[in-house]
Amino acid sequence: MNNVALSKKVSHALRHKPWLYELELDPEGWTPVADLLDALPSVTRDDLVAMMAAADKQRFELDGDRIRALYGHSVPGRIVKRRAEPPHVLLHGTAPRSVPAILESGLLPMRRQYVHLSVDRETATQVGGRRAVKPVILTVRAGEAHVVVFTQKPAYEMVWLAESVPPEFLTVE
Ligand code: HQG
Repeated sequence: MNNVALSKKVSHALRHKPWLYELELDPEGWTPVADLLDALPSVTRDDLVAMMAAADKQRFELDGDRIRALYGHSVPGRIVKRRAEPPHVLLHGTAPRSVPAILESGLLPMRRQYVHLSVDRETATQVGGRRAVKPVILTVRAGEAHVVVFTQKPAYEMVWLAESVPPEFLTVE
């Protein structure tokens, strides 16, 4: 399995359907590395380390004998996140066709547990680029929005999570 395929497989296991891999996530999303490797025949811990090192984003956290996805979850139980003071302004890249609904209802988690916000334009453009050739970048006044904003861990604050963002804190660029 190449790094991209392995990353997608591990994302599926740790974000979306752990039960298909006989994994149980704790409240912060951790699961034993040994259990993950049992579910991925011929994949080693070194393969996981190499896949994470080669990635453009820090999607997973490996801590001794445990591993978790840092964001993106859709599993039924709410993954507990650390509450943090967000940067004053964050960005959200999306498809033009979604903008009217977002300006009406605000940013909602849709099929995931949290809304995902980016710290820089390049990342927001890349996130929105998954949905449209010409993504729209929304500016989120995160510092003013009284929404609960979470971060992943002290060393990784590229992706911020919110339960929702009401429309009054959003501006279309
Ligand atoms: C949109 C990937 C209508 C929202 C990415 C987005 C990110 C609404 C879509 C991470 C809406 C949900 C997450 C509303 C939000 N009405 N549409 N009220 N509120 N939306 O994939 O942020 O590469 O769940 O704009 O890079 O695109 O996999 O969220 O277009 O970091 O590691 O509903 O996943 O990371 O789509 O992406 P998603 P996202 P990885």
